[in-house]
Amino acid sequence: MPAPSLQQHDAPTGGHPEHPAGSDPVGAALATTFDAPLTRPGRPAPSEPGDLVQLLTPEGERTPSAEYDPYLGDVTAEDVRALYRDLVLVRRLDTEATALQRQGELGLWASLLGQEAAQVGSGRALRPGDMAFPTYREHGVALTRGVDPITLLGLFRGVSNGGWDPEALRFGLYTIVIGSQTLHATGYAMGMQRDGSDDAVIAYFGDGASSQGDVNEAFVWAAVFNAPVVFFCQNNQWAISEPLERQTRVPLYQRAAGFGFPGVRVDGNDVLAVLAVTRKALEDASTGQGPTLIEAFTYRMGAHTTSDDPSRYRVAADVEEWRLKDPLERVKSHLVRHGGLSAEEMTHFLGSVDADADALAARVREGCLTMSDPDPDIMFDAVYAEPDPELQAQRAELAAYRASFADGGEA
Ligand SMILES: Cc1ncc(C[n+]2csc(CCOP(=O)(O)OP(=O)(O)O)c2C)c(N)n1
Ligand SMILES: [Mg+2]
Repeated sequence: MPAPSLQQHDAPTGGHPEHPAGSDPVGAALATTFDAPLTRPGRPAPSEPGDLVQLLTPEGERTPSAEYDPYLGDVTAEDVRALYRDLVLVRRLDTEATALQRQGELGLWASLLGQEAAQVGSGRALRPGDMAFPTYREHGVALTRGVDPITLLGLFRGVSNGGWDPEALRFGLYTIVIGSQTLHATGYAMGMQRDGSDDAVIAYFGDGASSQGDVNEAFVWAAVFNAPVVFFCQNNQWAISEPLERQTRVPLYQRAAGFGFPGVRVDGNDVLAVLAVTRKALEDASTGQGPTLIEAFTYRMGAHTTSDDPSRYRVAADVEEWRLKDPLERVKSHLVRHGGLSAEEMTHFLGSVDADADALAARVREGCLTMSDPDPDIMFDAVYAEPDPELQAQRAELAAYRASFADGGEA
């Protein structure tokens, strides 16, 4: 067997580079558990950039694209400013929610740090009738669909299972069961197809989810029925502590070919490219051309959730490399250089965006702290469509039990 490489992604064979096996029990455990090489000799890693659709460089310069520029034809300088505002607002929401969790006000938070452009770009590509099926991290898409962030926090505070109307907002409830929503989305798309609808569906999932049976089954169904669904994979290169190389030997977008539909890899930190690529895929879906797999190539800058400590399994240098590709900074650079505003107007604009972000954070904090606990009785409400005698008996038993307390079971 060849000597273990010291490449950062080979960490499991020799312990984590920052916690060598021996000094670190977790690294040592991993070293004995996983000894398969993370990359195959002579083959490009699935994270090689390859054919990446990018319309805005990390420096904020616009790169032309004959294929995708037509999908941005109507995007004005004001629209780009609005996209920037979305990006700043959702990052501020994320920061505030993380702080609220650390202060004990939320049970958990799944940060979207680094993935703002993938979410805002795809969310803003959706047309009013399109339906989105999210995972648990799509706070940026939620914002574009009009979900009140305070409602969103209810889930993470444990006082609600969702709280918004998926039909009205065209945004499904958050899904924790990895990949399951891709099947829901495909079934929904097939229903829309049979109703003769012109709308399309978008299913969000992660690189880790791409290994799930549900996702692969959804691909088969969508392909053979030509369902109007866009599979939007945010490849943030981690599934909790598992690196991308443990999910695939090829770039994820290339998997679509095996199922019989197009796959495209877009720079997930480029809001304009994501907007254009998603618009095209939605249009194709709505015009009978079937599904597309979009791989939004990005990076999870933070922890998996507030319960995770990524310093246990990845190196700081990777994070630093991605910091230079920050999705907000490139739009800001673009606006400063090419946004058509004077220096004074630009300063005013940036100030107003920051003020809006602060106001959002204050509103979210206030809303979170004053959120009321749900009445335990409501847990019986949505179990069955029709009344059920056993459930009614359980409901009565709980009511009697609560009434036996001096305070009526309120505390
Ligand atoms: C069916 C199922 N298996 C395992 C889990 C535990 N789990 C929660 S998040 C996660 C990783 C998902 O990674 P990815 O799909 O890349 O999404 P990301 O969290 O990176 O956004 C796992 C395995 C789960 N929620 N559901
Ligand atoms: Mg992931």
